[in-house]
Amino acid sequence: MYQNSKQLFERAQQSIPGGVNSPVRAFKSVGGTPVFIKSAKGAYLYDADGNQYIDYIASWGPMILGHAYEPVVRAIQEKAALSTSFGAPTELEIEMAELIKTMAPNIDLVRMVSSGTEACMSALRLARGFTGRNKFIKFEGCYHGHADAFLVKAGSGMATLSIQTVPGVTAGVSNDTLTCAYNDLQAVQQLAQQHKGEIAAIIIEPVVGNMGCIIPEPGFLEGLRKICDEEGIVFIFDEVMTGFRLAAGGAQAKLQINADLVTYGKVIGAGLPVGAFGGKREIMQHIAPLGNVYQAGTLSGNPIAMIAGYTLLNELKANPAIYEELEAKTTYLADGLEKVFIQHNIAYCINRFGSMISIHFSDHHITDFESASRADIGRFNKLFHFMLDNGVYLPPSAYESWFLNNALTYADLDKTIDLLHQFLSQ
Ligand code: HOZ
Repeated sequence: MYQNSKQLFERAQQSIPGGVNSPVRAFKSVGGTPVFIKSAKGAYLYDADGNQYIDYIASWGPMILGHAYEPVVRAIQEKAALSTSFGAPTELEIEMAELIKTMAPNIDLVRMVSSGTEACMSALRLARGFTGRNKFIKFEGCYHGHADAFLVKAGSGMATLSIQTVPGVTAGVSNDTLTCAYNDLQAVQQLAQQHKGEIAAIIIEPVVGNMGCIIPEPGFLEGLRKICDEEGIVFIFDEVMTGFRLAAGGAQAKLQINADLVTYGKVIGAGLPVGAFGGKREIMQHIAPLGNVYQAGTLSGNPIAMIAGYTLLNELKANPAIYEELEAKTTYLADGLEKVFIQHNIAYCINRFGSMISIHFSDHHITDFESASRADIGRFNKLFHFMLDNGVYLPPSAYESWFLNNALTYADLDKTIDLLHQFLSQ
């Protein structure tokens, strides 16, 4: 059933490292041949062999309303006819910035970039430039893109491939990256005291999507906010996955925590290559050309990417019921899967927040990278292939969150639940 994908993978490996342009796609952890996607519509992906899949990755977040969403497609087509890039300012960029400010809290100024990696890299540089400090704290298993400073104890592809240290990242760069376990407030307090006056930023995925889905424990983010206030540290929310997905105002609004800087990614481009970072004027005014913290890009604010994101965000803003519907569907899926696990007497942990969810074959709670690593990943990998063979596309790694889209029907969710039942009955 994967004949064409197999041939394409063979061919891809002749010209592309590992046959893919982003490592997790290579199926290295789950094994087998990656399926090559030809098209997608609504909740479904279609591969090169004509197989249909219920999609639970939604391009890792952005396809909140499903694939090839008509208003987005139309807007892109109309805009493309007016040229695909200018490298000069447009009114649409202002409209996009204004729209983001009406949806997300604590954004006075926002700078568009071309990816989440760029957004996080630039936000960190800005925090360093603003505070005059070099070190920063990140959390083990969180992933903030592939800029050198973040490739320390990173989740996502690094966790999937068990890469501990990255050749090419100098010790000088890594020395300024301090790490703590997610949800361990005490460890952060200790680091903040040990490195008093040296820490520029704490960066965090407020709800983690890169070691499976992991939820902040009550008081954790509040505690980090307090430490940042006391120590003059810039608190950065990496909302590349959560922004405009958990709520119109992202994790900041959903969790009622204010960040100093926020980074966005794929969602604000409706799947096109976009990122952004924004925050309070006091900090953002240090970015060039207002200040000397340099950051630039020819494709920043690209008209096609802007119109795609602008159209999606406007739909989300105009129809808050979307978030309720998405959350109801995700809860339905979580409840259904849970019943199956209980019926089969299998140890499990389901983490769900908003429309993000992941399941772990585990007899303990999954609250950080260490506990995620102790789950039965081999069994997840078997489940992945069982689902794939039966028309359900899960993330090809236990270290990734699933993302629901609102085109999913309850019949799709029932099919997924039933497949878990069949898998556990084998
Ligand atoms: N590492 C990305 C998700 N956390 C996956 C990127 C991709 O393969 O598209």
